[in-house]
Amino acid sequence: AAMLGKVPKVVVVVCMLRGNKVLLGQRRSSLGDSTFSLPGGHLEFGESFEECATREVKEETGLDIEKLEFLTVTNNMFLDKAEPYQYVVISMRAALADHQQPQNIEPEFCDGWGWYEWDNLPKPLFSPLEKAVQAGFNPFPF
Ligand code: 8DG
Ligand code: MG
Ligand code: MG
Repeated sequence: AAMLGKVPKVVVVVCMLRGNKVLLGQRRSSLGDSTFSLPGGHLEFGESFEECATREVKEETGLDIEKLEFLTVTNNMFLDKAEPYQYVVISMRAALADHQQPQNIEPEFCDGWGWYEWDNLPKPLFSPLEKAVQAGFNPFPF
């Protein structure tokens, strides 16, 4: 009965790639506070995945992106919470449209953005991202 009226939500997250590095931000949120996660957010009605990715990255980091590609979809559940959530997460990758630095546009939700080597990711990662990495997820094309 605790799940009554609950519906899964659709989220798009973006692996921004620069060389061998990926862009991560430290969350300020009741879900995964202070862990490192990808930019992204909820799909709005009428949006394509590409439009959502472009909008969320711009809103959260100020970055303009290009070469957007679909990577994978995961079913991320947080059921053992007072308020349970389920997110169907579309993971994309993208590159910077030109030379730009990320800005922390939503400081109430993020402590800041940084570039991290895939082989030396910061800890702790946001739990669903940690799980994906452990399962072999790798956003790089090479
Ligand atoms: P919005 O209001 O801008 O649409 O959403 P947001 O405020 O940017 O939400 P978010 O927390 O960034 O993303 C929504 C949910 O997506 C988040 O609470 C849990 C889920 N999610 C994952 N993995 C990841 C990830 O790597 N990054 C982000 N940002 N969210 C993720 O399951
Ligand atoms: Mg977000
Ligand atoms: Mg957002």
